[in-house]
Amino acid sequence: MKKTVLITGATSGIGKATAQIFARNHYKIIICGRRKDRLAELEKELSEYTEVHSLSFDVRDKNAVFESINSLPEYFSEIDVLINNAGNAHGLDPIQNGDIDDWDAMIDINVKGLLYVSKVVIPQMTERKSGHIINIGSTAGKEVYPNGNVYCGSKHAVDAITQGMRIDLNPFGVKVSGIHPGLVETEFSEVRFKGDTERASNVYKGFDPLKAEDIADIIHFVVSRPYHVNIADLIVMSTAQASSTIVKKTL
Ligand code: NDP
Ligand code: 8X3
Repeated sequence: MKKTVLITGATSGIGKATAQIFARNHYKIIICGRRKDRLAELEKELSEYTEVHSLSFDVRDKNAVFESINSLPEYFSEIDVLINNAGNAHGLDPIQNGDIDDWDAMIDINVKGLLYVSKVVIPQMTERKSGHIINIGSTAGKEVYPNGNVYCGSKHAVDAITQGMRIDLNPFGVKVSGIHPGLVETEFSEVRFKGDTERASNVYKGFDPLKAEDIADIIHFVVSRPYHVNIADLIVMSTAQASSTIVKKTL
């Protein structure tokens, strides 16, 4: 029987590449994001491989999260794999200059949004005594870098919540894995720098960064291990990167 995977933040970057690899491996796919045009386009593309259902909601909107996931058609309603991927950075400023709206966005999306989605999905996993939750953290959740303050804080929270989930869901046989990428070239920096594409592309210049597909491939590997194997925690960086601040550039 086909398994069902729900992926948040599937309209771009890591989430989109993850939806593509799971579709090619014949999972039933639930793709989520705010941008309906992108969801429609991706649904059409993935439908060549498998059954796809789109849900458009803002993870900050608790009611929308609950209503959307609770009203899934029966065919998609049993979620085997939850990939909490939606998230982003907003700004890169020293704490004394930080923008409160940016702080709210990062805490509300990266931390509270992940919790809201998990809160809807976890009860069916504990009831069935099966399931796998993948939380996308970051190297920023393992290490703090200059001006990263609140983004790093939000990803440290994801790391702590992931560990807590693993402990609490252990009696139910539900697997929980944290995957922590380093620099991946996606729309991440465009969002962080509020549409400044030149500043965003400079982040990935002079070295070979990770691609969204590299992380998607790893997520699929983690999910496709036998039941008794849980890859609990993974840090993945490009070969050029040694830490959040050390990147070997050739330029
Ligand atoms: P992208 O900006 O390319 O994708 C972010 C995704 O999150 C989009 O699909 C976006 O969809 C969704 N999203 C953002 N805000 C919301 C919201 N309020 N409600 C619902 N969905 C939302 O970035 P990445 O693919 O790089 O990021 C994916 C995850 O990976 C994030 O959690 C990020 O922190 C993490 N990460 C990224 C790294 C990188 O270097 N790129 C490294 C380490 C971790 P939409 O706008 O349509 O809602
Ligand atoms: C994204 C990686 O180093 O830009 O989480 O914060 S970094």
